[in-house]
Amino acid sequence: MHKTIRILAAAALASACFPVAAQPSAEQLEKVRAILKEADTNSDGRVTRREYDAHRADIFAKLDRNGNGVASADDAPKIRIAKKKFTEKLEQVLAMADKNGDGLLSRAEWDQPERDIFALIDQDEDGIIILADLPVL
Ligand SMILES: [Ca+2]
Ligand SMILES: [Ca+2]
Ligand SMILES: [Ca+2]
Repeated sequence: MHKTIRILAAAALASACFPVAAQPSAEQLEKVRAILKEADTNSDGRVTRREYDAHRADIFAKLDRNGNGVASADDAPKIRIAKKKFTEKLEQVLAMADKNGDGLLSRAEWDQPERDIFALIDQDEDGIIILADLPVL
């Protein structure tokens, strides 16, 4: 393939990752990149569906410190500074994932996100996201 055409094809592919109406901000994209990078537990530059799901399960387990299956304010640590950090993180996650708005995050809510970021990015549905292929803004 001609070089210019290849670059154009890559650009088209990158923009296809996100529908135009839901064009993510640079900040959102940076966040997604950070999440995916963390999820790449064997650091091979590819995030598999398995790695992604394991990473999400890990995040939930960290939030649900008392292990009752729900992430809530009850899970906050006793130390004040740690508590503040936890609450901030929890509020962020609740804003995204607390579908019924009860201030508690159940595992079901966490496991069925409104937007499955992995599926959104994995356009060819092969269950693998190659980090180097992520669009750059
Ligand atoms: Ca990997
Ligand atoms: Ca809990
Ligand atoms: Ca809830």
